Amino acid sequence: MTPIVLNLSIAAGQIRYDWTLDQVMELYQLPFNDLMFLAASIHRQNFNPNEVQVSTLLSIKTGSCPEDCKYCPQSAHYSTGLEKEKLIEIDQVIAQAKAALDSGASRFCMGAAWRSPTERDMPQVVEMVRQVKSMGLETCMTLGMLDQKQAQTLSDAGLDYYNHNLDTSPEFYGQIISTRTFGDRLATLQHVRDSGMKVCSGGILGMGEQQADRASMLIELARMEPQPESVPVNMLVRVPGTPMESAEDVDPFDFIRTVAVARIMMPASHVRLSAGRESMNDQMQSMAFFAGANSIFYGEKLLTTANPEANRDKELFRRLGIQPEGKATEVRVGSWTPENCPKNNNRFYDATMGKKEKSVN
Ligand code: SAM
Ligand code: DTB
Ligand code: SF4
Repeated sequence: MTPIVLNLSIAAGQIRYDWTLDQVMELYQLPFNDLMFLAASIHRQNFNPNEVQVSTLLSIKTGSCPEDCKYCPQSAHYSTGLEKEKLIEIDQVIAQAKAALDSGASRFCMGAAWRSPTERDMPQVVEMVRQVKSMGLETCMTLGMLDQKQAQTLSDAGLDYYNHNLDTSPEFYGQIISTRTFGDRLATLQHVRDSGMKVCSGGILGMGEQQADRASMLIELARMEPQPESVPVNMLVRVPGTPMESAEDVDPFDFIRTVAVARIMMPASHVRLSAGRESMNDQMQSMAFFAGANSIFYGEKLLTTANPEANRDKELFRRLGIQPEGKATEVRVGSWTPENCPKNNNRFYDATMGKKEKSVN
């Protein structure tokens, strides 16, 4: 096998927008420990590795979505036994946002099973943003495709983040969704960016894609300038009734490799260990945090499927010495601080492990 060649700009975690498939596949093919060390080193140059950002998710409009995303329990194309609901009332949203705040979340994400919001829905959605924001929470929404005017309306209302996933590679995309294109997704993300909101975009592993598809999806995310502030890496939740109900398991190490590669390619982004944590054991989650995941959804439900119980997450954070980002941080002797961060005092973690530097340009 060709020895891995890492140039110092990769090891030092500088942001690059021009990754090639060969380079990313080289990262994937590193020995697991080398990849983990590189990702963890880059992670701690950019973030406190003992902090994880905590978001809470609420479905504000559930089911009967006209899109045919093969993974999704909310698509009207499949029978998943989901009760469809109308857009919920603002009072319900506020009650849930208060509970999220009380449980220590810093961001409140609202999701709707829409292809895109209609003009009729917008005033109610805007009011939700205003009221949740006024409670001191960061706000995030995922409502499907947006045109420029809708993105601007949401931004003006105070929406901080918009989530719209690429889901998979441009090459594999057509096997997963037929009702909107990869290009449609990129257009929405551009509208979000142009409106001044922060971009949250990632994908799903476990839909039958190859490793090259995962690499290709990460290349598409990393080439956005600026890169998305938030990158959710979802493990497929196999929901009975969807075409993906019997998809094959992802090797846990391959999943963690993808988290690590995302961390290396997008060093300043939050990488979210997103859907699928319910089926991951504590050891796998802790390894994902070590690889650079630094955001989770907290609370017993995602949009329609189960998430780990809040107490299990609290206990995991306690056992790992992790604190929610933005909350008072207890600094222990020997743990990461801004002062001992390798980026700030120029101490360089030798992620090349002494191998001779060679350019990968
Ligand atoms: N309808 C909007 C859209 O598609 O953009 C927003 C809601 S949609 C449920 C948000 C994201 O959830 C999807 O893009 C997909 O990445 C993720 N998702 C949906 N079903 C999932 C599943 N069964 N497992 C993992 N992720 C899933
Ligand atoms: C994302 O990437 N994952 C979240 C969020 N963005 C909106 C959604 C996960 C949904 C999992 C399936 C469900 O609960 O319906
Ligand atoms: Fe609809 Fe979003 Fe589900 Fe696709 S992922 S079916 S657009 S709710």
